[in-house]
Amino acid sequence: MARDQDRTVLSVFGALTAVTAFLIAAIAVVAIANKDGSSSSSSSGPVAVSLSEYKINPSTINVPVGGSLTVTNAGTMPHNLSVTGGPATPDIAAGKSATLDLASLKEGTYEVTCTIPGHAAAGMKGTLVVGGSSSGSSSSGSSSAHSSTGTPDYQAMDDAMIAGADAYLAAFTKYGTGVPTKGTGNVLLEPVAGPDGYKQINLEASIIDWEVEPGKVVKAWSYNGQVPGPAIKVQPNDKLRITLKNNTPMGQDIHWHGISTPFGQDGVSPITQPMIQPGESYTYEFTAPAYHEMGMYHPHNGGDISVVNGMYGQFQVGDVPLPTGKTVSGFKQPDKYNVTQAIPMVLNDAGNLGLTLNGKAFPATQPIVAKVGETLQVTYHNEGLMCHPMHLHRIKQLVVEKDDWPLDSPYFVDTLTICPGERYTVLITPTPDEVGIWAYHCHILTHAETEKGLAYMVTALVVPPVPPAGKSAT
Ligand SMILES: [Cu+2]
Repeated sequence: MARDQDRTVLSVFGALTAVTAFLIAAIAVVAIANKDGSSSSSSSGPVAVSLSEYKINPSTINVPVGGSLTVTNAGTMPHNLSVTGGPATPDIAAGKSATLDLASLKEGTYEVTCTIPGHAAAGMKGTLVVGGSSSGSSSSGSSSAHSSTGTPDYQAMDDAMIAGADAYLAAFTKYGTGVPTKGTGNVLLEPVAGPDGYKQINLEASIIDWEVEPGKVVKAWSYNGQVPGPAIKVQPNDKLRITLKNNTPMGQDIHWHGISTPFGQDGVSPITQPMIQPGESYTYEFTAPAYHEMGMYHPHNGGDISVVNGMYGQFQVGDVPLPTGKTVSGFKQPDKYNVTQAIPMVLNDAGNLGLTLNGKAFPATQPIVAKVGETLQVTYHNEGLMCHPMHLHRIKQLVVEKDDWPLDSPYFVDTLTICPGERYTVLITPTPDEVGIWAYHCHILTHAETEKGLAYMVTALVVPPVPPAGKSAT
């Protein structure tokens, strides 16, 4: 059976001779060309540089040998300015400034970026010219800035794209995963009732090493050592006790985002409860709502640190009601869906994790396999700071639920934008003419690609070929 599965998988690749081209064509290649902005002139004293979303201004910075920069964050989120292979500012909070001493740099041309994940790709890249024949930086400044950093190497970018896509597909063929990394999030947690009729859930908050992409290990804030934390599923009217042990250095609480709880259990310290101090435990006790709700759980205190670094998970009460038998845009829905997988898809874009799907960045993201005739139920949760338009190639997504509310009028999309705090549940039901390996990604192109190829919020939906009639499908 395993061999047959292997063969099925291989035949997917065999059938699609241009599999790599598939993924390459999936997303338009973004040329990360240098934008020739204004040049600063170098007089004596620190040179002013301003950071914002997602720009370094000026994009070409001229300083004398031994000079320094005053770097101001004029944006709305933390940024830094780092000389590639050289000195860097710490992360600078919005509205704050830092001085960057460049005395260690010899005369020459350097790349500068913001190294917060995704920011360079989004445009926070520039050129630093130390000791150039700068001041005034004539109109030829733009072309010299261009040649000094070099024209983008499009061939190298194409090669990197092919290598990355190949590695991803090879890993999928071999392991059924993305390129393997340590750690898996969203492990299903379905508690059972104890003798007193309560379902007990134990969560532990701690900071862990998390392999966000192959070889890149970051400090993540986690529940039960997972990013995302366990996917909790309970039933309507369940009596719940949820104990949090705080092994982080920060006060904790848990907010049950989207779940109807009594005021005292809303998890907003210090208003509805005392803060759970480092080393302490605290138990929430409430009865789950009498109806289905789809929520998420995360800290409310210090969420700008703990949530973006990984403390989040799906919290589901009961099953998502499905639009069986309805007609949507002329397409009759089945009387019974063959839902084989219900998958949380947690989006993040900040902190140490950066742009990720379920705590992993491409090529560590998990490809999803759906056979013809199966229905995949995907629930998006946005725990980040930006909206993400999630685009699945070819196969329509049927939106059946927004936040906690099943839709009276479900609708089809190919791209669904999920903003911070939002949840959507969609159904994906491949048809026989939708066999293939389909790119599935955030359509903000800098969230899906860098000059090194596919990156960050990219995965694949794999629809294996239908076996010939008479042959067992298993
Ligand atoms: Cu995005």
